Amino acid sequence: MMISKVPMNKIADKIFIEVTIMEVNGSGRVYQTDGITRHYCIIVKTFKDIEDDLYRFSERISSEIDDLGFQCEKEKPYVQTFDAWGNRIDELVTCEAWKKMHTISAEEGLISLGYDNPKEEWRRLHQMSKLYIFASSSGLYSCPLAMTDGAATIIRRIENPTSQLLKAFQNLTSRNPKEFWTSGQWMTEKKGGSDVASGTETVAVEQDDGSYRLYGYKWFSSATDSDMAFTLARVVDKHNNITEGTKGLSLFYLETKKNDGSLNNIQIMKLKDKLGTRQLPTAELLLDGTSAVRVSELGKGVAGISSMLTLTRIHNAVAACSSMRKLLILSKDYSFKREAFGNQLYKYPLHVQTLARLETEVRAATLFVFHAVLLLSKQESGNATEDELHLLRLLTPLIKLYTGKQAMSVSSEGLESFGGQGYIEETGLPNFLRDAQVLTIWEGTTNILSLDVLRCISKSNGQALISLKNDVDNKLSTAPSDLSKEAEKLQMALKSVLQFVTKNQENLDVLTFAARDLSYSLSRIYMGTLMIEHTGSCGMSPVDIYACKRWCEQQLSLVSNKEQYSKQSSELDKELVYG
Ligand code: UCC
Repeated sequence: MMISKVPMNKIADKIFIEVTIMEVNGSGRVYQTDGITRHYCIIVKTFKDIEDDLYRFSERISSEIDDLGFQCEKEKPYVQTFDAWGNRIDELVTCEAWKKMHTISAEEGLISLGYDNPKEEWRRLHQMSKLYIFASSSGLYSCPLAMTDGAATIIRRIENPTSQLLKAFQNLTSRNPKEFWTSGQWMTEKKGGSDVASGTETVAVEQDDGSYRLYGYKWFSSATDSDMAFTLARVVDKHNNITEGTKGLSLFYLETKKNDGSLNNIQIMKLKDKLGTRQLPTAELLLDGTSAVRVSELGKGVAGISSMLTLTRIHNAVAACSSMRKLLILSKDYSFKREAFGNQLYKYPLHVQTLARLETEVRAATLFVFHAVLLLSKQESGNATEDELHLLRLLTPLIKLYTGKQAMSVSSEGLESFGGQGYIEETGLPNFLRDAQVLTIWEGTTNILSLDVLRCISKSNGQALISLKNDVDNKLSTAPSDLSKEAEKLQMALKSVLQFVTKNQENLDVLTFAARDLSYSLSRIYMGTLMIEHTGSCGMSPVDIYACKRWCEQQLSLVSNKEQYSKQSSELDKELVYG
């Protein structure tokens, strides 16, 4: 049994700790159990050391880290372009709290936990549980950690890594704050971030020693204080030509500083002025002969960086759950404190109904995301079945796209539950909404990820969907009788989705047009399935059953009306938008 605590935000009178108890059964599923409160959270039983670690870390979050997160929001990073003597230095200045987050991340093993003991099946659950507790108090330090994790995974997958890469891996996974490195992921250029194949103009010129020099303009480097980065560039061949498109992109490793501490022929052109994530030093960078090493085969850059994308997308989803949960805890707390029309808010059924709807969303999201984390754990420890591998590939874009959207709507509704105070900066609440918006954008927008869902289905020749179906069948076969109608509704919805895909498998236009609806349908169906499985396995509490019923009340299959993806429908959309 594992207990984790989520700290309250500072707007409460005092930091309030909410305790949630979850456990993992023998097969590795994460279940909620009866606890002091019944709010959704994570994790993990049996391992006393993990339990103790989460308890202790929770205390540290409420006593130390939460304050630092606020400080990161208040003291934004800036660039000092010139020194007092007019020399160009491009020094990135971050606040003490941001630097402290670096130390804490190393000390707490927020990356290394994912890599220690490679055979340990629970290690990703342990790591992501800590990140779940940490993210919403981290002042967005969760962002560099996501990229750092992705970078470590890239290196770990390289066959015969050089000593330079091995050293980088040691730094990325170090628990020593002085040795711990973070990584950037520089994929976005001026032409845009989704269509990387046509947007990447950076070129790589091979040197006599086999290394490269990079020349280009990286338009969105999220956490520019990183020690290293992975980036994409086009190798210039001996005839001075480059190859356009995906086939021209290769993956490069670079260190941001030279041995003397100066930048590796990188100029910080400006820091971005953003809607949210203002804690992050996000910059535009000019690479002007940056020394780098190619780490993928020529032209295999996108495939090479995709393992990083998998990790950052999972981190994104964990951060979405973290943010939703924290805001909901605040809303609940406020409902006991705020009086209006003669009563505290929690005494009004309409108010509680609104919070109950949010609670249902957050529970479903948390189960969804941590199921993917469990599959990642299994994959990396070599214990995943073929079906589980397909499922992980499919769930990765789904959890990212669906929870990003949920985070936006839960943030908006959560702020509204505070009335006007939700709109006031001093409460710290507006950050939730500002910072949630990016979760739907970076690491692939909703539509781009929906296309990735199609890519996954087509590259696996449909096997990814079959694996999902097998899993749904398996999980729903033990649905409790109280939920038989819901189980049937989920099965019917899945059947209609699969029929739709099968019928249109040769018709890429239709599938592409339907990609978002298809992704939402698969997400809702799988989330409902996880909720039923969860309910059946943890004592069938009436509250869990109720949450499940609420979830299944919504439209589960959005692709049942195939007419909406016809050519005529597309023309009408055009007319509606531009006519
Ligand atoms: O924004 C950024 C940093 C922000 C900070 C991150 C913090 C996150 C968490 C914070 C928590 C608080 S960096 C920018 C992120 N950019 C993106 O995510 C790019 C979005 N665009 C896409 O994902 C597109 O789908 C592309 C770029 C992958 C599409 O490119 P192509 O060229 O059209 O792709 P192809 O041709 O379909 O695929 C090329 C290869 C294929 O493999 P091979 O060559 O073996 O056939 C694909 O199967 O790449 C493989 N591939 C993948 N493999 C493509 N996507 C994937 C995938 N998702 N998984 C596995």
